[in-house]
Amino acid sequence: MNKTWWKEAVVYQVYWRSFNDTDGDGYGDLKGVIEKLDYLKELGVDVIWLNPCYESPDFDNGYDISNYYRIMKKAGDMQTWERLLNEVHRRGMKLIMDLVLNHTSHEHPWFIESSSSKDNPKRDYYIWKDPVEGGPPNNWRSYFEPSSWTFDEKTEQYYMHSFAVEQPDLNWENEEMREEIYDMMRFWLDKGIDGFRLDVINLLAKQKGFPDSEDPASLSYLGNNPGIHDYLKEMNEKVLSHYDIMTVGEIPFVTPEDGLLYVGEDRQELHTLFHFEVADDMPSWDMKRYKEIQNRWYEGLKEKGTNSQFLNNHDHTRQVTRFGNDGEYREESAKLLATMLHTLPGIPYIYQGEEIGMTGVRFDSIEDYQDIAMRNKYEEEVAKGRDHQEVFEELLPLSRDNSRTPMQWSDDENAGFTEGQPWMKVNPNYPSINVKEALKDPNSVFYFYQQLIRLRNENPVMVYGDYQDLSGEDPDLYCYKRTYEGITWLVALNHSDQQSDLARLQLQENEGEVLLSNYSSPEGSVMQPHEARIYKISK
Ligand code: TEU
Repeated sequence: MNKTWWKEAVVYQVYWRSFNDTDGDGYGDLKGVIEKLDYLKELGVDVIWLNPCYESPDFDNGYDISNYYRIMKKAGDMQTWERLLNEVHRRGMKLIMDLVLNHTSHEHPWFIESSSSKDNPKRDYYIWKDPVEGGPPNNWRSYFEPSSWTFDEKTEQYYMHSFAVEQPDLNWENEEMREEIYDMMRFWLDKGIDGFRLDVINLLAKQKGFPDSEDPASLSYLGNNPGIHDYLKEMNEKVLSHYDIMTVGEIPFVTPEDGLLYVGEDRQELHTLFHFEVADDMPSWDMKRYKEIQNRWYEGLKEKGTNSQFLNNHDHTRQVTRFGNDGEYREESAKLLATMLHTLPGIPYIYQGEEIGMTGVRFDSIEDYQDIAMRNKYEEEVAKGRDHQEVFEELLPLSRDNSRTPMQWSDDENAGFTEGQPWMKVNPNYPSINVKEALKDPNSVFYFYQQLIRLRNENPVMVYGDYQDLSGEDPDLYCYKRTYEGITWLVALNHSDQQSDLARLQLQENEGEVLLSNYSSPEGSVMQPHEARIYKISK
């Protein structure tokens, strides 16, 4: 595998609307991101992934774009965005933009024209179908609605939306539309950005003939359809290959074999991907399943493609709550999960607040939750006659709002996020979990992340090393080797609330030098609850 800057990067995801508010409107903004760039530089991250900040009516927090060429007023303006890019580059960091190409907002001029009449020149920029037997063209549901079709009274046809009604899917079979997308991508790349995170990029192609699904709830029929690789090869040939950039595709419903078709270095499509075998399909921690997934993806991509490592983002609740211990062992657990993500094969992603061990929330009422996905699902289930409270409690653990509460900067009001009314309630634990506290404590989660990132910058074995799991079916211990150019590291993780003895794995850890641990005196074969160790076990 050839060496490249993006393979060696640590990426930090800025969900700007919850990051830092400088104008008191209760939403974060781009000026707020600029204000905190020195903090990110101190952490040591290389790349910033900025969630969508294009003009949008904000039904889905910016993932419903109404103008690809303008900045959403809530976030700022183009001049501020350009200052942000310059300030990121001035600090030696890079910026990748989140880009939504599967759908636009229903308020995008293209859709306003397309929906105005059947013979409008832009009609075919979107997916319109006649009713079938007086109803939707098929039985597909969407991520956010019971049906992926909405009837337009004016033109008496249905249009398709894989997400909300307000997010009509683009028709990628239309070459003119594709060319307009490519022009827009060049507009941003020519401004100097360093790449894209491509939103549900494997959904661009739709099943030929739009047949009914045997399992509408699976949603998997929305992705990986014939034609998708033709579109991505064309995008790569016409746009992406002309720039020294990083592209990461958000690609649900794939196995390693499918994933390789998107990110294989011989494929000329995308550079790397997020798969969702954990985030979507493993509701809570399952060590055996996690190891199996990691081992299968390593073997599937080995020497051919690059994976990502993440356990939370703006769509998935905070990892220390969902997959760790956010109570008695919160800091140890946060550090263990970080050690795992930064030493497993793939590019590690840090979601804002993860570096100080921020946790998920449990608000009391559906009124405290803003996310369209949760609100729509709640309405859909309650409409079936189900008990409100039962539905609410069922949706709580995996609600996307869990990870969207404001960044906790200090113990000041609203965690120092805003001087206004925060758009979303702040997690009530902010007085004890915040950046100001973390920067004062040499043993904080923040400084542990800083050490991990520094280790990665100084040791290619973390980036390019082979991987071998040594812990098999052990339900608590995850121990693996990384080997590169004669150097071997052993990572030992005790993901449990009890002590675990490495002796049961017959490892030679006692021959190694401990490079990093989340406990002050890592010694012997007995590991403490949620203890993580990185050993260098041979030159
Ligand atoms: O996410 C796709 C999506 O629906 C995810 O929430 C999904 O659960 C999983 O993580 C991928 O299967 C993207 C954006 O990240 C999300 O915020 C948007 O709401 C969505 O697309 C629509 O643009």
